[in-house]
Amino acid sequence: MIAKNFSRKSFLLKEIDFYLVTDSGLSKKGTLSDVREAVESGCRIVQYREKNKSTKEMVEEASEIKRICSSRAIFLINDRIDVALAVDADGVHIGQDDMPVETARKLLGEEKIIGLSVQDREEAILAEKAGADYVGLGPIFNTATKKDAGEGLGPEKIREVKSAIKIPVVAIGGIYKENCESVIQNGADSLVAISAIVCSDDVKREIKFFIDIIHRIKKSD
Ligand code: 3NM
Repeated sequence: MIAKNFSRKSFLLKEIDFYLVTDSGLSKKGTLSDVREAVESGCRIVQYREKNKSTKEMVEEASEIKRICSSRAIFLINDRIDVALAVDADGVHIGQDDMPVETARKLLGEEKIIGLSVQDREEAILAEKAGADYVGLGPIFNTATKKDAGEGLGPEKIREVKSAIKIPVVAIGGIYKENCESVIQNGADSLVAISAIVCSDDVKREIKFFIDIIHRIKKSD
């Protein structure tokens, strides 16, 4: 049973390239519009990250995002395991100061995806041991989007972390068109760009750009 679930999750996560994280504070057209355009552009994983809304509003919005993602994209929720349970999302993305992965796993069950933010090789090894399905590594470059993210780690950090674990590595933080090649060249399985996407006038065009470049670099490896 666990082996079957594990392979389903690892299959889903192998399929991802560009990873959308929402940000209603930065978004030009609103979170629902961003998610709709992302999924229509071929984005296969969406994380609902909302810091300014009530739980009630979050449950309503998350239900709508789940409907938009449907079978087309994996739908994760940042931090809020209660909201993920309420809407039966595909999983959660949590940080080092949130609930431990083992506890989140007990609440969510084996079938759900759990991603954990890490900053180095040691945290990544612990994340894998604890049962995380992927790690988010960041910030790769300096970013103003997350005030407490710290200094950019540099894209070479991806290679170092990647070589220590088997689960996918998702790169995040300060990633734009201009620097995304180095992120994929250093072995990231997927990448997140928040401001590069949600602040843009054309979310679809920007996501297609990222997906094309990721495919091109991965293919030439
Ligand atoms: N987490 P942008 S950096 C949400 O390092 C988040 O864990 C980070 O936004 C981490 O693409 C970050 O606009 C913000 O730089 C990323």
